[in-house]
Amino acid sequence: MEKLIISACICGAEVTKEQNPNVPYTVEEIVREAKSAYDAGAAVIHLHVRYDDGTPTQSRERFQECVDAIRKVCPDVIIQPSTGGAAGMTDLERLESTDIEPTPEFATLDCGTCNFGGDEIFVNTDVTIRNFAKIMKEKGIKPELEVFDKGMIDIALKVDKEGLLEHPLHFDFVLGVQMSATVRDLVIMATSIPQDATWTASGIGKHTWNIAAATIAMGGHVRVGFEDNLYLEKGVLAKSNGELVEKVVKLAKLLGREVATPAEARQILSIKPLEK
Ligand code: KMH
Ligand code: ZN
Repeated sequence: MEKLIISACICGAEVTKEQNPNVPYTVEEIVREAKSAYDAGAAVIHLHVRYDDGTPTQSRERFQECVDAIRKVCPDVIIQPSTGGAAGMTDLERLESTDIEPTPEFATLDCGTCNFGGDEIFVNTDVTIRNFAKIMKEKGIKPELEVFDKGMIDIALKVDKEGLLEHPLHFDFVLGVQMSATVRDLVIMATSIPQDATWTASGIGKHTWNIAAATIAMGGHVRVGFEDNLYLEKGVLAKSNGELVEKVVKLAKLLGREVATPAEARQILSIKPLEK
């Protein structure tokens, strides 16, 4: 089976220090969390950034500062800026994270609108999705197609038919936000994408470990991190993103799957190797 790519979503836009004091806000904290995940075996860092008080931002300057600082301690890791940001941000604001130097290799492309808890709606209209896809294609950024339910896979495939995406496609199934998060759900998602596409999955909160284990067994790739889950196990807060990644590495070992380095992850994802 292909080696396992572990993506660490170290920060997110919604979780807070009140929920887990180890959630990073400052540049130093974000770097600390990225390094802990990388040292534990993460090949990809899915990146949101915050101001020091925890407010989520897509500020180009803040992204540049964080990416430069992460690069110093995780020289070859794949950094994947979020273009989702936080619910309520404008498209222009959200796209600032792709406007850094060097141009990101990888970034998220959210493929539909979804309920985000309470009154929050994460809006991605057909126009937004196509505009983001076009910009990423022009800039040579590989999109990770973020899908929160099966309908969003269908939207992504329509956008693909219009020629706005490069092949092979890569999906991230985020289960447990809008769609439920059972192994049946995972199988529906994994069997609804083109055969040559790669995929990552994440189960939110209490669904994290079942989805991670099933994904490893099915040949997909795993995303974990504070953005999706703050607990190492029921009632035990994770001390770092590294602890969450370590648990995935242990699961992979138990199930006989090797973990990919960043260079191997670039190969699996058809991202060109880092220039030396
Ligand atoms: N924070 C969510 C509203 C992404 O990174 O592209 C959007 C999100 C998806 O996290
Ligand atoms: Zn995100």
